[in-house]
Amino acid sequence: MMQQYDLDEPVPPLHVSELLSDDDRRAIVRFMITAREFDNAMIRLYRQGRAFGGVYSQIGNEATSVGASYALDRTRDVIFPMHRDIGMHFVFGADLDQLMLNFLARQGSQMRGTDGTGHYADPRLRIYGNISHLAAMMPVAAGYALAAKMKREPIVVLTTIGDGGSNVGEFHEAMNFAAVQRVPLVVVIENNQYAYSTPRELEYACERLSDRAIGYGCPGVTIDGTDVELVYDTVRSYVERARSGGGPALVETITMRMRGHAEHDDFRYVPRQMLQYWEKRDPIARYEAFLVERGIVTRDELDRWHAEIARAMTDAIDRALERPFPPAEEAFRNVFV
Ligand SMILES: Cc1ncc(C[n+]2csc(CCOP(=O)(O)OP(=O)(O)O)c2C)c(N)n1
Ligand SMILES: [Mg+2]
Repeated sequence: MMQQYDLDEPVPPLHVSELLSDDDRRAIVRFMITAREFDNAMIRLYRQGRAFGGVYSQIGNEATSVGASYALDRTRDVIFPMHRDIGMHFVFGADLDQLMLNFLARQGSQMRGTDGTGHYADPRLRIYGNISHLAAMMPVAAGYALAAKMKREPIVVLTTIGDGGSNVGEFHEAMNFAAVQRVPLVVVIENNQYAYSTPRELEYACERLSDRAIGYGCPGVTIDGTDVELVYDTVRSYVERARSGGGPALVETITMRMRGHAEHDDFRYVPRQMLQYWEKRDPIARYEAFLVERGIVTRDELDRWHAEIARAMTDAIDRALERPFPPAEEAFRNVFV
């Protein structure tokens, strides 16, 4: 049944982690702002006809993306992020100039200019994926986790997938395999209510996607994906469990895709009331208010960070646009037939 969105429904207070320091909190909010400003910059570039491929913004998803990846050990763990997870790339140390070359398809792009939507891997940063075909990344992530287990390396693999992607066969095969083999894998389903223009009522009939975990024989939980410290604590507990041999887990984060599937999509099919409901739950605005209220940052500091980060985006764009496109022959490299 279509959920009703009551605009007067109070927004619940944010969860407070006992594991995070105030320095962590400042780092987390900066990563969230960086993700948002990157998306804003990409949206502008798309309008100017300068972005290549689709621009899949993660506006509304920053708490899930940053909170989940921050829960990993960035010196040894591995991520396989989906197409709406730019925040994770920043948490794992992605270089802004390199990302701009990738997204603007300039010389120096890790995809050699053949793709502008983030389908790159960077093993040095332990970022794998994203694989375009929905759910195709799941068996690869499970396989990576199996290899780590066989080599007795104490690493954990985190992968993310959409509500839509979680209905593809490979998702189930990989979850089942991961549970049977007890591999160190944490799977986050980013349930942002839509798969392209399909609303979630038309995607699946169960109440919670995490209910499927019982069928795999692993733990599963559904949480508010706009609450960054809740995402952090939840994922971290499963990361620790996986690291100590407990096997995989499934976390469903409830968020809202605040823009179209990509920027070519005007998302006219999304009820405006639904967007207004979720605007009040904006993960960044809420977390900023929480940090200011607790005296962890000041409003002035936040304003300065927004301005500094937005400026870093435009500077990186200017540097990328000075570069030529890769030579045309690059399009034929790695083409077998
Ligand atoms: C197997 C497969 N089918 C279709 C597509 C085209 N496609 C790309 S993203 C997408 C929607 C994905 O929705 P969801 O998994 O909910 O992720 P979201 O974009 O909402 O974050 C579709 C249909 C694809 N990439 N792979
Ligand atoms: Mg979705």
